[in-house]
Amino acid sequence: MIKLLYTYLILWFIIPSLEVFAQAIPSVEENIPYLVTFGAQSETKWGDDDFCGIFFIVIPTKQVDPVYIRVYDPDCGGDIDEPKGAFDTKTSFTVYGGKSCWSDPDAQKTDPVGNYKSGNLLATKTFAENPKYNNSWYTFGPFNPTEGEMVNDFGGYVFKIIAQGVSGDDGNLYKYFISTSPDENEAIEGVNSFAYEYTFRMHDNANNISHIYPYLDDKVVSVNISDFDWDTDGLIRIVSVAKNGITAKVSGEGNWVSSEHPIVTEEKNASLDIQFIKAKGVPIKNNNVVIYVRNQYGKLLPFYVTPIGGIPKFKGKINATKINANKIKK
Ligand SMILES: [Ca+2]
Ligand SMILES: [Ca+2]
Ligand SMILES: [Ca+2]
Repeated sequence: MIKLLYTYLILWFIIPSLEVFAQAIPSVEENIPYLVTFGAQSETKWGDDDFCGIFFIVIPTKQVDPVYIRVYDPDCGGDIDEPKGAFDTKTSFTVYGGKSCWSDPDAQKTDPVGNYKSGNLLATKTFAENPKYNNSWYTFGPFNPTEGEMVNDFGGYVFKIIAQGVSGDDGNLYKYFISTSPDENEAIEGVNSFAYEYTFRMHDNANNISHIYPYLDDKVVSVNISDFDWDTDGLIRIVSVAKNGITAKVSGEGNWVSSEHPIVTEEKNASLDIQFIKAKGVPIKNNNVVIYVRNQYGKLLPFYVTPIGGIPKFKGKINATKINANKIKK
């Protein structure tokens, strides 16, 4: 009972503060170790369907000081990245702002086709294997917040960062932090980030559950969840105020599957918690996976790194306390 109370207090005090300061991509709530982008000559069955990862960053209008976009381990080589033969992969990271960087329809698709590089190119750098950037940060910026695209619906200026596998056949693992400092990770109040497709690395340890949190607006009546190259690694489970662990279809090696799930009124204007639960038996290592979620009109739903409205909890006898306690321990 005391343990339960303690967990409750942790949830009460820690989660709201995480919601305000959430500049790590992936975030603590997602418990995803790394994003991954493979080189352009890679085989998709290694877990990346299109060798391109796109994130949007929303800087609230109240932020007047410059911001920096920092990339951890941008090079492809060394201990974190995934080699195929020798490391020979080049990855470009490019920051865009300005009108249309988000609002161009091609920027909001799952595949990098058409004018997905829309907006003003603000900064770019291409990385090969480079010990200087192994296990360390590279900083883009400073950017004036107003260099982003003002989008009233998001309440701020939107920037876009595209990671693209230029050449090679290895997997580049990396993560981001949005900071007020070029040298350190200094959180900015009210920043949030989202993507329409996530390509990420799972933990090797089967006790870790990773999450993504697509936001359901009031028009969503069903979601279609698509996942790629899950390698039959356990379950993909859906939790919300009305769902207590319904499972989505899971993919095998190098294939897409999708499954449709109705959404009820209570689940609207809130986030869905999609949980990636590894199999406990044979350990599956270095599992990279891709996921996106569409509504009944085929429109992609954004996944916010800090779930809008908080992490949804089933209003019933769900064992969510245990799941969240497990996550917060890290
Ligand atoms: Ca290689
Ligand atoms: Ca890397
Ligand atoms: Ca995989």
